[in-house]
Parts: sequence; C-alpha cells; structure tokens
Amino acid sequence: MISVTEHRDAFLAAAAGAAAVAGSYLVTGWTPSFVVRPIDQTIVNQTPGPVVTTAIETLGDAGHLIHIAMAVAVAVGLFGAVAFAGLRVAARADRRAVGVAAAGVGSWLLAAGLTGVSAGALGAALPAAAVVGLGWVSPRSDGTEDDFTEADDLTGGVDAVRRRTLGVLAGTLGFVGATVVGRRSVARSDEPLPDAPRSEGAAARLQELETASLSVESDDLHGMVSPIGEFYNVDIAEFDPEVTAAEWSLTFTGETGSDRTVDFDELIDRPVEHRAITLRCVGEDLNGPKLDNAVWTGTPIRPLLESVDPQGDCNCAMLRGEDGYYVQFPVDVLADGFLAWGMNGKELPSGHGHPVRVLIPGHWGETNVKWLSEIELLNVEDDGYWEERGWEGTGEVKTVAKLWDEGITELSDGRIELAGHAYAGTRGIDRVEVSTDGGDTWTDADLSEALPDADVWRQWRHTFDPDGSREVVVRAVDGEGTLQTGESTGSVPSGAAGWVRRTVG
Ligand SMILES: Nc1nc2c(c(=O)[nH]1)N[C@H]1C(S)=C(S)[C@@H](COP(=O)(O)O)O[C@H]1N2
Ligand SMILES: [Mo]
Repeated sequence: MISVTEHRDAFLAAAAGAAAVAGSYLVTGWTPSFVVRPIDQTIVNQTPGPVVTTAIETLGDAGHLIHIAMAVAVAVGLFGAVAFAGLRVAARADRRAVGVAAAGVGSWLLAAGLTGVSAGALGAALPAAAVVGLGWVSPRSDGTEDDFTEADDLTGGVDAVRRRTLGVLAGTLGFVGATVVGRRSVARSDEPLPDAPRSEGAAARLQELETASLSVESDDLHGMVSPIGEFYNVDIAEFDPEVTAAEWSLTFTGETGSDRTVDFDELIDRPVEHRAITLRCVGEDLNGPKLDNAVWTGTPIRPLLESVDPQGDCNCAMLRGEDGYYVQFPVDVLADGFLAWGMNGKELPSGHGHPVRVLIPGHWGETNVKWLSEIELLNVEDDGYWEERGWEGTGEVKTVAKLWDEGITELSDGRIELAGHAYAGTRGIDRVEVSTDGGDTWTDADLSEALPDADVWRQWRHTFDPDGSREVVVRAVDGEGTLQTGESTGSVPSGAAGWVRRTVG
C-alpha cells in the first residue's frame, strides 16, 4: 500500500520540478541559460530532418509548441525526479534540512550540467529547495490515512498536513503562473533607434519606398514596405534568444590573418546606410506568403571582413546565431552583406534577430542569420542547418511574381484589379506579364517605380474586364531579361518554381 507520504511526495516533487523550471525561466528568459533550451535543442536536433522540415512548414507555430511542450515536460520530469530523491532522503534521515540540501544541490547540478551556467542554475535550485523545505513533513508526524497516529495530533493531524501540502502546491502554481506571465509581458523593444539622425535617415528611405508603390484598392496588400508585425518569420526555435546590445558581439574566427571581435558600440559607429532588402524563404510554396520587404539600417560587412584577412582554402564561411542556427556560403557572397541593427526605423525586433542580423543580397532567406554571433572562415566546405536536412537554399533566389488573395479586388464597375509583388533578388524586376485567358495572351502589368536598392521587390497591378475567362497567370521577367521559368517544381530542395496560376472570381 502506498502511504500518504509517498503520494504527497510525488505531488511535491512535480511541483518542485515545475518551480525549478519556472525559476530558471524567471532568471534567464529564453536564453541558452534556460534549462529547457538545451533539452529543446536536443529534441530538435534528434528529430529526423524531414520531420522537422514538415513540422515547420506545415504546422508552423503548432510544430514549435509541440517540441517546446515536450522539452518543458522533460525538464519538469528531470527536476521532479531530483526533488523526489531529496524528499526520500529527508524521510530516511528524518531531517528537513537534509532534503532541502539534497534537492537544492541536486537541482543546481542538474541545471548547471544542462546549461553550463552556474548563476542561472540558482534560479532552478532555489525554488526547488523551497518547495521541498516548505512541503516536507516528518514521516513520524504523518503516516497513512487509515493509520492515524498520535503523532498526527502533535502537528494538527492529517488535515493540517494536507492543508500544508495543498498550500505549497497552490503557491507553486502561483509562482509558475506569475513567472510565465511576467516574463512574457516584458516589453519587446520596438523603440525608434536611440540615435535620432540614424532613424531620420531610415524615415526618409521609408517615405521614398512608400511613394514608389503603386496605389492599389486593397487595404490588406502591403505596399513596398512590410510592417514589422506582419513581416514573415522562420525560426528553428520557438522562443527568440534574448540578447541585449550590451551583451552582443560578433567574432570572426577560423582561417583568418587575425581574429577579431566587434561589439555593438563599435558596430553602430561604422558608416550607416538604410537599405531596402527583400527576403524570401526557400521553403515556401510558389505563391506562399514568406516574401517581405523592409528598410534595414546597418553597415556593410566588407570592410570588417577585409580587416580580418580571410585565408581559408574553400573561400567559404560558416555563420552562427545565438539560437544555435548555422549556415555556410561563399566569402564573396558574404562580402556583399550588410549587418543590420534597425528595421523600418526601429530597433531590430527580437523576432528578426535583435540586436544584429546579417542580410545577404539576392540570396534565399536562410542565409540571413539572426542574432549573429560568429563568422568562421573555413578551409573545407560544410553543411548548414538546413543543408543537413536536405535543403539547397544558400544560393540566389528564383524569380517570382505573386498573386495573393488580398491582391484580388472586384471594383465597383465590375472589373477586377489584380496586384502583387515580384522579386528576383539582385537581378531586379524588369517586367511582370499577366494573362487572363489561362496563358494564351499576355499583357504587361503596371509596375511600381524601380528603386536604386539592389535587392528589392516591385509591386505590379493589372485591371481587366472579366467577360468570360478568369484564368489568371502571372510571370516576371528579371532585370537581365530572363523570363521566370514556367516549369513547376515544389520548394524542396531549392525553392518552388513555375508560374502562379489562379481562377479569379
Ligand atoms: N539565427 C537564425 N537565423 C535565421 C533563421 C533561424 O532560424 N535562426 N532562419 C532563417 C530562415 S530559414 C529565414 S527564411 C530567415 C527569415 O527571417 P525573418 O524571420 O526575419 O523573416 O531567417 C533566417 N535566419
Ligand atoms: Mo527560410
């Protein structure tokens, strides 16, 4: 028969486990020092590539929530097991202090072992020890429910023990809830760039872009600039690393003439530019929504790169972010890159790589490492995170003209207005052609102004009278005169191709 004590210890241990995880989160936030992070990373890394890819592409946020929930459950289980051991040790020794010490030290060792950080580990150890200390009752003063002893009277009996246990459980629940709510609501920095002249330059660029956009009837179709909150997001981890500007640095390592570390103050003292750069994810469908444009504030990477004198044999570099993401591509491509700390006149938001990300003109989204922390110059080529999972997305983007739902508007006179964006990386967009008869005849669409920026989409618009046929096909011609290929392929492994074709109305 299981005694009340053992029952209660199981509850207390689970509570201590939850408190340890919450305490760790309270102290560290979603950083590599949070005990769930290494477990989550392990789950993600151990999951077969195709499963991760399918989950991210099809389940999106739900896929993230599944692996994060698994990681939290594993963490609570591990810390719970440690606390349970502490409670049993205390029962054997019949001394509260022994249990508190065992749970505290055990949790600390576990947290430090998982994260390699000792200060953050205290965040896990103290709440676990507190739950054990407050919840533990000497077995002499307890006993089983039907084995009520005289000792129960000394402490107020089984009811008192039960009340105390429930109190500790409720307290833990409150602690966990308050921690999660409190931490998540810590305001995301969306402040204008701290130095006014820098943000003013961005504001002027934003204005230029807005005036370059064609006016379209649809309210939902963004113009030339995607608002920060609507800019697409692709992340291998559920929560963004929290890196402050003060903590951030970028280190050039590997095959260099001299290694170099650049901190945030040094970076923003370098020559500032505001560039419109469009990003597109290699994993999206042909007419998918993962194509957006922003005005980024930052500095060209070339002078920094030259200052470290890259010497590797492969002329290639591995870039790494604080979330464990990595991608490799040629140094020549990297040299054209841009280190951005601002987006649409605001500080780079955490979801887009705060405080610094790299932007690689004309290449698929995956090359644009967020929370960039290291650039390693290599001797031998190596696979990046997505290449290890079967993708070939480090190259130049394919040409595409999109026709999203929000770009299709029925005008009051019965005509239909079609509008969308076309993108061909640094090749630029020369023309967008529209067919409203399934591809038999083609008409040039109106285009937004061509901007001086080297890697930016253009908006197109075409209005037609839908008498009879509404089989719409769109295709772009890039700045080199090459027509977007009509041969359809899916996104795996190197990006979707073909012409967007839709029945309208
Ligand atoms: N550190 C890091 N950088 C990253 C990623 C990531 O998961 N982690 N995702 C990449 C992919 S696949 C794309 S398409 C773009 C998306 O950038 P965004 O989320 O700012 O739109 O970031 C790239 N950079
Ligand atoms: Mo991507």
